[in-house]
Amino acid sequence: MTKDVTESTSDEYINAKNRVFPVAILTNFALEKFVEDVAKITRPDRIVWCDGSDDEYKALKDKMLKDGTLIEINQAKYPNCYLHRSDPNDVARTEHLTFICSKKQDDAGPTNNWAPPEEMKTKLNALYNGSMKGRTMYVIPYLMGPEGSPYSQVGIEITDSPYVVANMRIMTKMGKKALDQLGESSNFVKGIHSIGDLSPDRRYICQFPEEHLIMSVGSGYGGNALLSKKCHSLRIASVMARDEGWMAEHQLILGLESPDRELTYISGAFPSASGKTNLAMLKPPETQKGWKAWTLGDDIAWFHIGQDGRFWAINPESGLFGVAPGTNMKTNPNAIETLKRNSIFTNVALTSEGTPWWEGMTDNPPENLIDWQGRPWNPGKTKAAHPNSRFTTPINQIPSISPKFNDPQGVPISAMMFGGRRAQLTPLVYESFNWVHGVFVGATMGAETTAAAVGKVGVVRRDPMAMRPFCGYHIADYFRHWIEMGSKVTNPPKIFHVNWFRTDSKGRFLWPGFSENIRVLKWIVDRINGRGEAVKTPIGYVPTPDSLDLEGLDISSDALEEMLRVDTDAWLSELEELKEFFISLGDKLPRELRRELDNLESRLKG
Ligand code: GTP
Ligand code: SPV
Ligand code: MN
Repeated sequence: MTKDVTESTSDEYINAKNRVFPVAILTNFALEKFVEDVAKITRPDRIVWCDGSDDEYKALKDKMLKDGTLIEINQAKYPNCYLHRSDPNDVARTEHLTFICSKKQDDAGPTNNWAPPEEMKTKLNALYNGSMKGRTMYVIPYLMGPEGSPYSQVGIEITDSPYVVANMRIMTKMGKKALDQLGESSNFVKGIHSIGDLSPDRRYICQFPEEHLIMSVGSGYGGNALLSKKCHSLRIASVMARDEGWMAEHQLILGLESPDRELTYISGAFPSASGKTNLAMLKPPETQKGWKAWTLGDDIAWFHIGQDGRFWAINPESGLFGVAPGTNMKTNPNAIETLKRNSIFTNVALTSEGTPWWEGMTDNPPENLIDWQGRPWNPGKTKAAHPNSRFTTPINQIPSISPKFNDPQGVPISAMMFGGRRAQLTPLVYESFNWVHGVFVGATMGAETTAAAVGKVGVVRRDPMAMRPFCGYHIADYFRHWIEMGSKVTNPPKIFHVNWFRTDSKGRFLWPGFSENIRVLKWIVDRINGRGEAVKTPIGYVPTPDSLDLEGLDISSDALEEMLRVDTDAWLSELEELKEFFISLGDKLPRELRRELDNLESRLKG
């Protein structure tokens, strides 16, 4: 195959069809073919290869400011920060429009939508047909994970959304770094994204696990459109992880350093909008002298078994796509510090000073707010910021970023936490009896739905390991994989369950949460090290009231008792739901988990 290399620039050549390609891919035929194939269907006016450079970003940003995709906010207070208002019909993930298109329906399992791959491709290709006419097609090479890490992966996202490019530049290592790591290899995840006409009637987010292929159309929102995130790093990666013997999880990663400099790395799976970013950025309160928390990841963790036989975790992402509402100087000072520069705000409100605002940022809303849809805000009637409004911000700006963040090996994990929003039932914290029981605790997690996905909010549903919307294969096979991984590690992490969201009879949170969650983490560290008192209950080990450091907290002993209470009757009725859930998973359910259910029942009844 001959190529027409232009003489004018060293980084580009123009191929026979007058399309510009970077020299870096001169020898990567798989990549060139992928781009050509997509261009043939979508027929863009122009193709731009994203290199991740500052010049490129500036040009893109200027274009978006001009056409209204981005709105400039107060540059004196928020340098290089911009606001994006999305289509009001496109503000959250749409799980009902998300499909796993594995060859066999049984491989997608009962918790995923499934469609036959060829049938879905026909439908999608009709929507992609000419969808980029009059638009620019951006080719985004991106690297997930530390440069040079054996655990890192390259993906290529093709998109017609400049907003997606700007976000991907923050969320991933975009451009040259990715092409350098890829070289001539055809081993990359393929992502095709077009915003189409943004109609939910013509919106699909499809994963083809056998081909490491993602096809998304009709949405410009976060997890639907930033294909590196949930589509690649969880749905496709979970399938790779099953096949290759590692784990791709919806988890935060943090390091906790004690006053005598003992470092413990902990990870945690909480469903969407349930506290991962906040815990990952925890700033220990004044009362916790000498304690430090180091941020490694706030949403996604890839775990590999290291040479020492333990789990080592990397965060494949380079940025945060964090929930804005509720973020303030008290709840998350590290986030407030981080998002002051180089950030994109999506669907937040604006003050008369041109600064971003959202519910919970200040005690009282400032006057004359412009709401997330660009209208003067009517207090009391609607929310000023959308409940799922978000900030996209570079992770290396976090004051508490761990020195290990770029370590190609990651960090060794000593404990994993599961947790969801449960106004009732689950105690503040408990420890599982062993790995398999811990897998049972994760597999049976219940959590209230949130504004991160379209649909009713506050409904308890089973959300195993916080992966229900993100597991790319049969959830029962996924449980089997967890059990097997536990038997492969020499020293499996201890597994805990936490719940910051239990409420009193008036609906108020019983636990102060946020930075005070460090008190629970300290108990977890104690348990890892054979310290920390606990009582054995039917569901696991619950702290004795004295074993939690509550000094300086205003919590009554009644409230504490309530938070640590294991209500047998309530658990017996939960048990009935767990039975139904397990039945719904069919005969792939690992026997070990069925046995755990029986054991729980006999402990509760005994
Ligand atoms: P995704 O990005 O959707 O995966 O969410 P996440 O799990 O990272 O959740 P995040 O930390 O952004 O928290 C979501 C919401 O829960 C925010 O409004 C927070 O203010 C609130 N929140 C987080 N931690 C706590 C806590 O300890 N207690 C209480 N009451 N609320 C919390
Ligand atoms: C989540 O919903 O879990 C998120 C936001 O982290 S999104 O990128 O849309 O998936
Ligand atoms: Mn998430």
